[in-house]
Amino acid sequence: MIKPFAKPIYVTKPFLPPLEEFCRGLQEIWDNRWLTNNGPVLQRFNDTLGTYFNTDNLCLFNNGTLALQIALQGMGITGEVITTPYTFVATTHALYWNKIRPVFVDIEPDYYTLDPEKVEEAITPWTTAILAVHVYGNPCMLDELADIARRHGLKLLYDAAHAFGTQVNGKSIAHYGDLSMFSFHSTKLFHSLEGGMLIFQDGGLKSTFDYLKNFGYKSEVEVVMPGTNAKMNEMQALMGLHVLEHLDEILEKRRRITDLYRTRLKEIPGVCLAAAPRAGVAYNNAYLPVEIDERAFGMSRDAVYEKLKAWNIFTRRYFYPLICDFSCYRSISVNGDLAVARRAADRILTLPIYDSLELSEVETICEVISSLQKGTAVLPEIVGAGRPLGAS
Ligand code: T4K
Repeated sequence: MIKPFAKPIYVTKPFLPPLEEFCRGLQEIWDNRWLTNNGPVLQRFNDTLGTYFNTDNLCLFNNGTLALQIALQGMGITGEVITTPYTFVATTHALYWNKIRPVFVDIEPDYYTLDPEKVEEAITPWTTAILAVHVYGNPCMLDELADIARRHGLKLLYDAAHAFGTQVNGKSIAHYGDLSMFSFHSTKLFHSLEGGMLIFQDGGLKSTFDYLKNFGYKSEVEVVMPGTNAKMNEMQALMGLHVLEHLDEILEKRRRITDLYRTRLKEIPGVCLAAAPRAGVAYNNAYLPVEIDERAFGMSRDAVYEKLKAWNIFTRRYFYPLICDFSCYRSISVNGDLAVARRAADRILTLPIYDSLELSEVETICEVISSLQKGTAVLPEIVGAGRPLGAS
């Protein structure tokens, strides 16, 4: 019998810098007594990221959702925006908060990103932009989407919430399209506790984004637009600075974990791995999605998801249900049958991946999945059902 993990293995676990390192930074914040509102640590984080991405066209926010909402508002996007139903719900919420109508089209089966052909078919006189998502950190079909946007005079925005660290042809993913939004949420491989960032081509947008995230203030006595409060604070910026120092080691560990998963899982009937990254893509290994083919595996994706809990393994079904199936979006008509997106939503399981996940733990997770497939798994007795074992 494979023993359950003593402590829960979640789909992710945030990277934390060594505590002493972080405390040294805290001392600076204590000395400054400057906690938010464009403080010195935030400015340093902004400059460091500017150097990392080699751009001045960058703006930081307190989370990715508000960053995206402000991006849409600041760019004056209206009417209809073509987007994906296969994403985290915040992508669609950002449109809705701007009174923009989301138009859902299908995705392609290899990387689960927008299908350019379906995008082109859905363009109407009201379409103003495409909002595509680099799902799991895999780049969208960048050239095809750029071509459609150019030919139809549309803005091209990327929700790059998952894509920090992904590069295409030696260039950061941030530099494709008119604008990219990154989430620095704790569940992301690069994080600032919570946080978000916009990187954009048109430098003229910077002041607009800066006003919008700070109540519209231009000076102490001038409010030039009805902004909101979406500022990143000093603690967030400090965490971001410290995590950035460890980015290379985080990416390397994730790469090794993915390699091991791929080696072990390819031997299990009914477990279908996502396509390997396209040529020229340096993938960040943000997530580990696999498709469970019920017939070949002998069990549905949902059954696997439930049974793994008995071993204290908590996977996620990112992204199920599709956005258009949530009650608040059900009234929106969709383009076509979304067959590829529906199939992905029904079959995908995202397995645990984070820098501190031991390779021996990956081996065990794969062994459990294999034993479920073979029907040899002996279910451990569930102590305190419904609550992760060993969770505090
Ligand atoms: N666009 C896309 C495509 C996105 O994926 C997201 C966010 C956004 C936009 C919006 O960006 P933000 O406004 O969030 O910056 C999580 C995250 O909360 C969310 O940020 C993320 N996408 C989404 C994909 O995943 P949940 O509801 O699954 O999170 P939660 O709390 O269940 O955490 C997942 C697991 O992580 C837990 O089971 C345990 C572990 N965990 C989590 C936290 C917060 C930890 O070990 N420690 C922690 O501190 O949404």
